[in-house]
Amino acid sequence: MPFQLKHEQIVFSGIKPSGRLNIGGYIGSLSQWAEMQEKYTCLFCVVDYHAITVKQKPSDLEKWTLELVKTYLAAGVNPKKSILFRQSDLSAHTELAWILNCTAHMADLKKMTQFKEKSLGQKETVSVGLFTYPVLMAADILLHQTDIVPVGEDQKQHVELARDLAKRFNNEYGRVFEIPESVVRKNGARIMSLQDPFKKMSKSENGAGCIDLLEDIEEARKKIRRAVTDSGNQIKYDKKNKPAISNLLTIYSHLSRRSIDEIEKEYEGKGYGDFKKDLEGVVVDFLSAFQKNYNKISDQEALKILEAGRERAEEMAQKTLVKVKKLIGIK
Ligand code: AQP
Repeated sequence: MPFQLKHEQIVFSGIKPSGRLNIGGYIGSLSQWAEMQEKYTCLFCVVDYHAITVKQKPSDLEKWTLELVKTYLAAGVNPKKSILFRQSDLSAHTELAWILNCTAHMADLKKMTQFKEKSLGQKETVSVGLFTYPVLMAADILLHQTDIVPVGEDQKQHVELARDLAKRFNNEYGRVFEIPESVVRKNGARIMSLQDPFKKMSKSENGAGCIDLLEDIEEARKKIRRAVTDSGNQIKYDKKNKPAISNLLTIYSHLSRRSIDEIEKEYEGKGYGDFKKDLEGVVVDFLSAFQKNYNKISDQEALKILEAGRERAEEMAQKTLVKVKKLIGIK
């Protein structure tokens, strides 16, 4: 039976299975998804072709994929309301990426900050895939006629590229793509490392600065205790002068669902010790509840959900791809 669109506007978002998702990715992106599925037709994707832009152990890829599906579900994604699927299950993504590679300019991709950061030190051996991956991301988004893309700050530039490519293609060949908008949190779009408030908390650097969603609870406590702070002892949000405390306040606020103002007031006259002790409790409560949900889901369930999602996502993807190919003169 064809999948009926319940809501007019379409949301697409994806995370790559390159390791365990941490509280940064959760706060910046995943935490918005459950709410969005009440208002929009949502497609949530495990973008495995993005993961291989840097070397991955083949045996890990399936493991991280299933973990990520279970992570989406534990964060409230409901497969009865949203389409949850794996990118590589739909060849239309890579097919459209190739076509858009021929629309994108070298100059578009040379501007991409994430490529510059991730290729640092690799010189000529950096993969071409890492360079062109924003085009694959544009294909992911445009294939499904997406209106809204919830992402963290680091992905905003890539959504801008998707917009530019959609406009360029529409102008050249005829209107086929919707022009997507990114939705980036005002606060929490870039959670920083607990060890270095100038460095993003990342899956691939999952040491003392990073708490992943399936982190051992005692380990998580230790990481909060050892988190760096700034000089002084006031609990005040001030990104410029107090980057470490501002980061911890942001984490506290999102995981406890309380405003930063309210938290600052609570800690007036108190020091970093009190604040970090309570933050430890906030993080532990959040992780425990999250992991309880996660542990209820089996790998078999996750696989079944991916299979059902593939069928539903395929319809929309093929519709767009057929139109695109016709426009460029390929049957
Ligand atoms: N530290 C963060 N703060 C806020 N948002 C973040 N995101 C990632 N890290 C943070 C957002 O979460 C989604 C994750 O997508 P991804 O894993 O496909 O992309 P990424 O940004 O490349 O993630 P990592 O953790 O940095 O992965 P590695 O180390 O493997 O490259 C995106 O919306 C992202 O913006």
